[in-house]
Amino acid sequence: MLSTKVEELLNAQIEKEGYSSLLYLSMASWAEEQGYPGISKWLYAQSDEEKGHMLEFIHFVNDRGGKAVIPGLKKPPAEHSGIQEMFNDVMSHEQFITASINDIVAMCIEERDFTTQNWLQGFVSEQIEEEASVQEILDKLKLVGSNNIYMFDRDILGMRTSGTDTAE
Ligand code: OFO
Repeated sequence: MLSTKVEELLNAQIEKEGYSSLLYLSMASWAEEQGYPGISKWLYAQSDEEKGHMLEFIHFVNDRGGKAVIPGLKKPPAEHSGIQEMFNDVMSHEQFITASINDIVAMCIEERDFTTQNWLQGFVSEQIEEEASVQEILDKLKLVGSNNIYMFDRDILGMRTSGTDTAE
């Protein structure tokens, strides 16, 4: 059984994962419209992965005797000033998610909910992978410089998002 405090944080996380999915969907659509198929493909896959995370939280809350709350849609930004800036935003968002997961783990320890704490370890590891994957992209962007985004876009076409092979 979930404590009220843990259930509230898990439901808040459902909303955050849903927003992550929308945010990356919006970025994917923007990149597609700008003519970057590689970048948009990576972001569409990332958006799907975030939706999967949201579902995992929903199932977990319901399976543990709680009630998952499905959030309303919050509109993500529709415009980005550039590719570099957009990936900086992806990194900031992932760091925000990492901090949020850590907050839930801390609450689980406080509430002695070791079952949820144990289940969350998958997300703790996932965040390490996701931040590393975005850092790899930021490193590549630094190497190519702003004048060769075309080559970067070709390169990212073959990149994997964590857990999802984006190469066809
Ligand atoms: Fe980015 O892993 Fe979920 O949010």
